[in-house]
Amino acid sequence: MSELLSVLLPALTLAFCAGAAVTFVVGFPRAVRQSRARAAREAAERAARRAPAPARSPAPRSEPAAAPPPVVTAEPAAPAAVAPTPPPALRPAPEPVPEPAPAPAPEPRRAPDWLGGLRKSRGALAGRIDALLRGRAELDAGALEEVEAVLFGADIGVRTAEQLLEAARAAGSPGEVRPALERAALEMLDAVPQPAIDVASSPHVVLVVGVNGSGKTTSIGKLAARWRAEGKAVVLAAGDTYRAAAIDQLAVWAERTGADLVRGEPGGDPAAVAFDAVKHARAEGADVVVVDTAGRLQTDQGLMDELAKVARVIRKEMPDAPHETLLVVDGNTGQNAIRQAQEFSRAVPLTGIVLTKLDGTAKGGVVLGIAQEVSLPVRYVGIGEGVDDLYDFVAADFVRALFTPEG
Ligand SMILES: Nc1nc2c(ncn2[C@@H]2O[C@H](COP(=O)(O)OP(=O)(O)O)[C@@H](O)[C@H]2O)c(=O)[nH]1
Ligand SMILES: [Mg+2]
Repeated sequence: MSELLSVLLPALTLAFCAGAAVTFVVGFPRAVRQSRARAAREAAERAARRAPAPARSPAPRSEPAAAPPPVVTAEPAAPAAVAPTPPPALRPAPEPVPEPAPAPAPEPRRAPDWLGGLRKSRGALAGRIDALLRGRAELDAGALEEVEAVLFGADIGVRTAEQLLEAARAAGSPGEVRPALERAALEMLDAVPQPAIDVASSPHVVLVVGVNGSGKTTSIGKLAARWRAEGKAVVLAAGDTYRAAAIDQLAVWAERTGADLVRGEPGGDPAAVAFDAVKHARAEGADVVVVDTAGRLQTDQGLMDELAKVARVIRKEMPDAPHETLLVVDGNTGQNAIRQAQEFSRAVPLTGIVLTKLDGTAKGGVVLGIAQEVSLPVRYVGIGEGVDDLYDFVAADFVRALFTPEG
């Protein structure tokens, strides 16, 4: 009996241990998954509790002063919550993407022609100046007064108009006025530092801000398409968390361009989404992260503070980011664009402007005002709603178009 026991006991012990080990190996990952899912859910709930307000209330959404930024507390549990439906763009590349050529200075993508609206601008500026000077033999006080009226009526900002007027005064003859204006305008644009866009920092983080409807999300989609075509891995962050439709709009662009999408819950904290997007991009070795944000009026201090927080929280994950903060301005805005640039730069240091809807406006001249008054380079211009309708801003092309009368 005791012999039998001495044989059976070790065997039973062995069998039991083996069984336990199998359970552990099989069960452990599931336990991890479950705890992650639970953590993610809890994070989402925490986020929802943190930002229950349906967004656009005029009251500033307060950031608890003493507590560490909530993103950090949310972060360890967040990954699963943040990217529930990332298109599998980064890992299994959807199509073989060509290696980006290490071109030192890529050729700018020039607008084929400064279409539509800029033609109207020509009507407003070059055409009118031409018309009033035509047939005049001398550049007398009367002629200059008329030039002055045109310049000040061109919605380009007072300082800009004054400076152009100076250039016109200095022109020797009526025929010299337009070339003089063109030179002065180009000087204004050239005076703005235009550091090369360095998409080399990995990832290159681009924060996109602006008022409602200026074209932020559309421009982000166009940029994503461009960078994807260059073979770059792109992550889009749906930081406009106020409306579900805004998240979906960016999701469509992500799908269309083969970019990864990092999104949160509607009503969630945009800073958390931005943080997770940068984290995700670093983990995946993505090249570019573009962070969309909700439109906001530059006069809404609460929302401007929120923007500052987004930038601050991005820096927690990547201290030198955002590498680029682009203000998207509707070209129809005219001089108010200058105010927007001034006010937004108080919240987040801007590095450049995207000027949209130049296909439909006569107010493109405000580019000069922006250069003069805020010293910000225009990086890109939108001249249509299509995916290809985003171009690099080339100052010489722009100025030539602005001051060359049609015909
Ligand atoms: N004509 C034209 N429409 C544009 C351009 N850029 C954006 N839009 C349109 O402007 C509207 C608002 O754009 P959206 O990207 O949603 O603006 P957001 O609120 O700043 O994100 C949409 O109907 C866009 O199609 C452009 O360069 N030209
Ligand atoms: Mg948008």
